[in-house]
Amino acid sequence: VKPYRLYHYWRSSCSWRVRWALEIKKLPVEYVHVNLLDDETDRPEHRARNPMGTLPVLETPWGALLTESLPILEWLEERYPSGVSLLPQNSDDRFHVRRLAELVNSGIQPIQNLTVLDRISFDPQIRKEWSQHFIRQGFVAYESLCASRSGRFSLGETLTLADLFLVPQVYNAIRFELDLSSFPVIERIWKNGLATPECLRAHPDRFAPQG
Ligand SMILES: N[C@@H](CCC(=O)N[C@@H](CS)C(=O)NCC(=O)O)C(=O)O
Repeated sequence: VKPYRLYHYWRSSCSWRVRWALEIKKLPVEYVHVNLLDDETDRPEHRARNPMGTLPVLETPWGALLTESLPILEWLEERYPSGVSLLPQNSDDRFHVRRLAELVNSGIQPIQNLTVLDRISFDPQIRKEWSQHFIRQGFVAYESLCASRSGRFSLGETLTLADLFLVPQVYNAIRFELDLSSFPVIERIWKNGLATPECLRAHPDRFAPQG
């Protein structure tokens, strides 16, 4: 079978979400690394794949180009419903999971994205403080919304879409040296997420450029 092709960047949290989902759904995939830091995402060939110039882009075996990680994950879930599901059964739980995913997707990640940081400052300290502020603010809300219903993962004991957003965001938080000690629930989910083989196979360390 012809594999999926994922255009991604090793440390992009949005890329990790999709790598992880592809692992969970056990789909064959060929990875194409696009270097964010070299502005490869701004090149015409990448803009042709994704007019927003962001990563990831998932190319299907039949040549469709899918962009935006949240709808990509929803699409994978709809297209491959058997096996492990990323969404719970009932609509209240599904709402809860989608709300948590959206909180990260639109309330945290875009505000600490590279393109935004580049408009703010090239001073590493200012970039760090900015990112810490918005990740902390989002994590306070995430922790409060998910605490009472969390278990090993954001909703109970089963991994969901929400965790696929949270864990890569925690990775960014650690890079920006955010103190996680006031987020015990998030820290627990981070550790449990990292303990799953699919998450590890999708982990940035596995995709770091050599040399
Ligand atoms: N909403 C988009 C966001 C994509 C996004 O911001 N990707 C980042 C990496 S996590 C990126 O490509 N940043 C570089 C850029 O915007 O040039 C998604 O979820 O796919």
